[in-house]
Amino acid sequence: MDSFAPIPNTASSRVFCYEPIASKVKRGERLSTEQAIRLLDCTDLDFLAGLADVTRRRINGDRVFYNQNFHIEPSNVCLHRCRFCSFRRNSVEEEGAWAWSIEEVCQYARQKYHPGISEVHVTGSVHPDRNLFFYADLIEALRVVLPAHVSIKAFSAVEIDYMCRSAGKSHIEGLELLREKGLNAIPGGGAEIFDAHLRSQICPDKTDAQTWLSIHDSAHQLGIASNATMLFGHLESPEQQVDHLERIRNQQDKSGGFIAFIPLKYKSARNELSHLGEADLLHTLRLFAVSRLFLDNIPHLKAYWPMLGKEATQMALLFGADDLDGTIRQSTKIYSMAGAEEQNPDMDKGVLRNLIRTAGYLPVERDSFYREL
Ligand code: V47
Repeated sequence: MDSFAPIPNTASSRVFCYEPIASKVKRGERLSTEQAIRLLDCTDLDFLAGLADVTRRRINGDRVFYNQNFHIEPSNVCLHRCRFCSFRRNSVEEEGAWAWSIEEVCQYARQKYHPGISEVHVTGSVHPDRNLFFYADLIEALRVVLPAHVSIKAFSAVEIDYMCRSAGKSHIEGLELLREKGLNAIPGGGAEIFDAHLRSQICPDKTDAQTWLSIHDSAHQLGIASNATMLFGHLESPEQQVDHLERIRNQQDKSGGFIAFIPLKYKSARNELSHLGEADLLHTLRLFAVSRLFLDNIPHLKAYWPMLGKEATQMALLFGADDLDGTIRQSTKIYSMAGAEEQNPDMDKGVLRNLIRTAGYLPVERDSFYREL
């Protein structure tokens, strides 16, 4: 039988194919990769949502988290040529490019900060002329601008890889320096898809999977918490999706520092993979449910609303997600440049809370480490 042929949506097929998986989930046992691949094929979405909800309630009860945050994207001039990216530019002379100085970053942070903000997310590009020492100075300067209670979550593993190498420092030395200057956590970007063959097709010159995982390993050894992501809905197969999840689950078994996993849906406007179109809602929801069920050792599953849009985000809550990210305050362009419906993402705390309540969950404002505020 073709393992990806849709399985008919009947009670008897459910008992036959999925009941052993359901029993495992109810007993709190770990799913195998084969079971995860099989679930990605499940057309009984009601059943899948119910199953993901068992795991999400065991870990998070009926709470759904959000924070008050903004992003800083210091530059979009990037060395890497990822084919899915609509954000990058070759040089600062190109139309739509920017490269802020540290003073400009600080001015922006002063302008965006307001009481209530608990996190600033700093990420952008791998700027060819900026190394670790530039970013250490940037964090140091931001630390002066921001109140001490505001966490700085900064730099994907790919950015950290290049900034350390170009300064002649090891990843551990670089992370120690950034932490000393005020870095609190690391976002999950740059993971894309770990499979080497597919990675070479969609982001050929990017930090490889092993290095991405090893940088997060080093961060965890130093007590720096981080997130993990997966870019889905382009050329990857269900096996490659589950392989990606498995490598993250294995890493978490070793180092334990991932706090959230974020499936990022490929957005297709204005990049080299535009012809592929985008994953539909049902595939997206299946992937959220399977991520929740498979990653039994990562506490939070984030539905990043600027990428999904508000309605799909609410649906993702019914499929295992327990976090929406934050208020954003019109501070990120990565997804708007790739055609997201939210062109200037901005959500009031009250609207975020209503969105969560309407889906039947309890809104909880959190800090970067999921402590209730
Ligand atoms: O690694 C780039 C993705 C990521 C596109 O840790 C695209 O809390 C879809 O990692 N379509 C960067 N995705 C953003 C990121 C992130 C976002 C929100 C929260 C957190 C967190 C991390 O954005 C990249 C890449 O996977 N990306 N271009 C695109 N066209």
